[in-house]
Amino acid sequence: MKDLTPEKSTLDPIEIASRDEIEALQLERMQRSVSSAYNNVAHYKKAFDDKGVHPEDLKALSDLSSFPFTVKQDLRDNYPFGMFAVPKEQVNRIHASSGTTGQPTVIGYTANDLQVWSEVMRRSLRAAGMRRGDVLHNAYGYGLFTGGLGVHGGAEQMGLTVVPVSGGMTQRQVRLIEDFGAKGISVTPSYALSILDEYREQGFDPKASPLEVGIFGAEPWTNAMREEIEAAFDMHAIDIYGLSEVIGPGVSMECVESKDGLHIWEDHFYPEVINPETGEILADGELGELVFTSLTKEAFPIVRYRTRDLTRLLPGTARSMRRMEKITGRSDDMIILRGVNVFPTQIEEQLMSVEQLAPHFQIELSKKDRMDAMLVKVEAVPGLDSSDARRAAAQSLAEKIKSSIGVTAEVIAGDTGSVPRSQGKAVRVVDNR
Ligand code: DLL
Repeated sequence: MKDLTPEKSTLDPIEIASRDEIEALQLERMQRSVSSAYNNVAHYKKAFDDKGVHPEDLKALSDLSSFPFTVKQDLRDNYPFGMFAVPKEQVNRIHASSGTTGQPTVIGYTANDLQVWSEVMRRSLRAAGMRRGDVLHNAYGYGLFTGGLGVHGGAEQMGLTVVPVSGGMTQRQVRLIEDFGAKGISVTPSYALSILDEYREQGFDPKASPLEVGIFGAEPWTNAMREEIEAAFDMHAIDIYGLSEVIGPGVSMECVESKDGLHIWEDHFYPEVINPETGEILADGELGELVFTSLTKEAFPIVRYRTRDLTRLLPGTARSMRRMEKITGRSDDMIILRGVNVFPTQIEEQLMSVEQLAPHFQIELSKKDRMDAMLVKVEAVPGLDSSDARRAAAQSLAEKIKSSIGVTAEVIAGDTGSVPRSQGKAVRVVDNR
């Protein structure tokens, strides 16, 4: 793998500023943003008044802890534009969540918000090792989903040659990467695996591809998966995080030179980690639910938004800004199986350690004799055709799951293609209980 470390002189000064400087900027911006939420969004006015807090109480960053949380339901209750803090004529773009589980949540951006978004995405792409003039194959979905257009804006600001391919038509993805000489690919890690399969299907050697770096996010993935993808393509695999409610992709990003968790662009997004049960703030280093307050967004300021994502805050390394550890999972995705908590990432980690199995998986939950049962559907690697060998590989994964996580799972190793493929975010759990 090539060394893609960016020159220090090319970083934005704030990325390597002192903590004091960062915190002073955060406080000033937080005061302005929280005031705007209070003065322009009826929901925030009521929520602050009900809790007896006022933006003027924000004298230090730690004072934020007395302000109320915002949850997804608040956004749904204010569908479609009730959370906007500017008149609709100033809203330049709208994105929305898919809304498969209820009312979609709608996010608005002013021209300035789009500028800020491109700026944090540009920073993120640079952290991944991209440079002006490089070709970026952007396979995140374009549309209401923030992935495609969010990455696109930063890529254009940086001066990359963007290929706005979006998800789908996997055969063509391979062809375009090869023909256009993409140095970077931005895509969900699960769809990257489908592209990898397609490389082999078409008889191309993925190691010989022009790709040098993958910018992977929008779903949880493990360091074990990183190793698998890095080895298969001989490229760096870097984690990017974000969520629509906070801006989209580019809230935090791993640096190619350290790959040790994601630096949060703290001059725009203020992080806290809380105990999800009690709401109490946890010290840096402790595992809990990530909460964000936007510091510069105009159309859709957000105060203490509960992401449901589980991680911990860590001190800066390659940048002064604090890092978040790779996300363990969403509290919504946690499976409680006969009293044991299981995250799909834990299954992924074990799967990656069984050589005879391909990296695709889906978990099916059902009731058997009134007891919860977990079936893990996986695939044998191409060429492993004997049913005995497949059974042994499946058994080996079941044993690893039992010994490392403590739950009994049935594992079935099927043919290539038997596990449904994603073109965006993978569906890891199908709950038939
Ligand atoms: O997924 C934004 C995005 C697009 C991020 C492209 C990165 C790349 P939403 O659709 O609103 O936005 O989903 C946000 O996805 O709360 C996490 O649960 C999950 N997620 C996003 N990035 C990561 C990541 C986009 N790197 C939700 N690791 C978030 C783990 C992630 N989970």
